[in-house]
This record gives sequence, structure tokens and C-alpha cells, in this order.
Amino acid sequence: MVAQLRGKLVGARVNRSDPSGEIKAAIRQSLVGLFGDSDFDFFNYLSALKARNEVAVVLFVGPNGAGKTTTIAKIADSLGKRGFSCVISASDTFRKAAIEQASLHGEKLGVRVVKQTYGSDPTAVAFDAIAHAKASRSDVVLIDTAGRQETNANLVREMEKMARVLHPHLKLFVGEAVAGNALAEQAASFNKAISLDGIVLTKMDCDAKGGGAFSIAFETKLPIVFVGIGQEYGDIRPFDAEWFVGNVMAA
Ligand SMILES: Nc1nc2c(ncn2[C@@H]2O[C@H](COP(=O)(O)OP(=O)(O)OP(=O)(O)O)[C@@H](O)[C@H]2O)c(=O)[nH]1
Ligand SMILES: [Mg+2]
Repeated sequence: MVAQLRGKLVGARVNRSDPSGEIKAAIRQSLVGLFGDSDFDFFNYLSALKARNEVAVVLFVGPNGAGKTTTIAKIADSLGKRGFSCVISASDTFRKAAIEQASLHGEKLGVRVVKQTYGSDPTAVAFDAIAHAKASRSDVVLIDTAGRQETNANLVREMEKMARVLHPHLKLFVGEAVAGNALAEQAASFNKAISLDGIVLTKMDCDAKGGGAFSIAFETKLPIVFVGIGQEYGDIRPFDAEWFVGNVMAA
């Protein structure tokens, strides 16, 4: 960023009495530039699949407690409001009460949750969910998965299997903004394992400075698809780099 700014500002014509306007604009532009081509639109993408009568399969992965299940519930709610029908695959068959947690969201949202017993193969559960979605002419399958750390070889292998066998249209990494620098490293290693398509950054409401967003975008070059800004179903927004940088600079 410093190199970029130097390139932009050294030799530039600025207002001598108050160069801060030009400098701020250059900083703003550089910060927005860190997010690269981040105009991926989740709902447009799903609309295109729906138009082809193709069931969209979206896999959510990430570290423990990052907000995967909550994000899926929020997205299911947003999808319903936009006229998409969806199915949730309770593919976290590992953590205690994970299946009940997904089922409870399903009941509240009126969304079918496909589940098996604890210890079942998460890929098999997702297969069932996809079959159910096809049979019931649903538009989207949202696959919830167990939280995992990049250092847990067995769980990483299990995730690789899901990605390989299920061919999801989108593989989204869910990370919490409050994880700071660890976040970018985690995302990079998940990306290496299954080649991610995008990032959901949760708990932005708890991250005043927003540094996590900069480092994850810079490190992975992946689009930030959504940000989570609270615990309610409505607390999710598509990421907008201009808006985000504006907020950070105003803070
Ligand atoms: N403040 C805030 N809390 C959030 C957000 N997203 C999720 N949470 C909270 O984070 C906690 C963990 O959320 P889960 O959705 O269970 O996380 P998970 O990644 O599914 O967790 P595991 O399945 O155990 O790995 C819950 O208390 C959520 O309410 C967010 O955007 N903002
Ligand atoms: Mg979960």
C-alpha cells in the first residue's frame, strides 16, 4: 500500500494550502483496491443457476465457532425473502447439539433440514440433502459443516472429501473478523485445501477497526461475499468495499 501511495502521490499536483483531501482520496482508493474485484453477487449467481433449473450447492467451512450455522440460517432467511426455496444439510455430525441447532433454525425459518445421526458421514448427509432438493424442486442446498482448525488433519481430509465428491458451486469460508491476523492464515490454508470461492466475515459488529477484512482479502485475493453484523437473522449484508473503507476512514 505504501508503494502504491508513493506511486500515486509523489509528483502529484495537490492543493498546497491543504493537501489532505488529495491524500485521503489516494489512501481511500488504495484501500478499496486491496479488495480487488470484489463485486461478486451471491444472489445474482444463484438466480442464474435457478434459471437453468440447477440446484445450487453451497458449502460452508471454517474454524470452530466462527458463525457457520448462524450464517447459514441468515442466508436461508434472505433467500426465502428473495423467492428462493432452500434445504439445509446438517453435515456437522461431529459437535454435540449441532444437528439440533440447525434443526431449530429450520423450524423457525420454515426450511427443511436434512439430517442423519451423529457420527454419520457428512458427505452422505449432503448427498441426501441434494437429492431431497432435486426431488422437491428446491433451489439451493446450504451445507453446514463441523468447525475445524487447519491443523486437524482428519477433519481437513473430511472437508477435502466433501469438496471433491459434492462439487459444490460455491465453497465459502466463514471466519470471524475478531480473529485478527490468524484469520488470514486460516483462510489461506483452507483455500489451499479446497480452493475456496469466497469469504463470509462474521462478527463485524465486534471489530471496530475492520483490520481482519483487509488482511483476509489481501492474503487470499478472494471476494468477501457477506459480512455478519449481529446475531439476528437480518444481521447480514453483502460486502461493499467502498462503504467499508468509508466507515473505517470515518472512524
Ligand atoms: N455478534 C455477532 N455474533 C455472531 C455473528 N455470527 C455468529 N455469531 C455468534 O457466534 C456464535 C457461534 O455461532 P455458530 O453459528 O454456532 O458458529 P459455528 O461456526 O457454526 O460454530 P461450530 O459449529 O461450533 O464450529 C453464536 O453465539 C452466534 O450467535 C455475528 O455476525 N455477530
Ligand atoms: Mg455450527
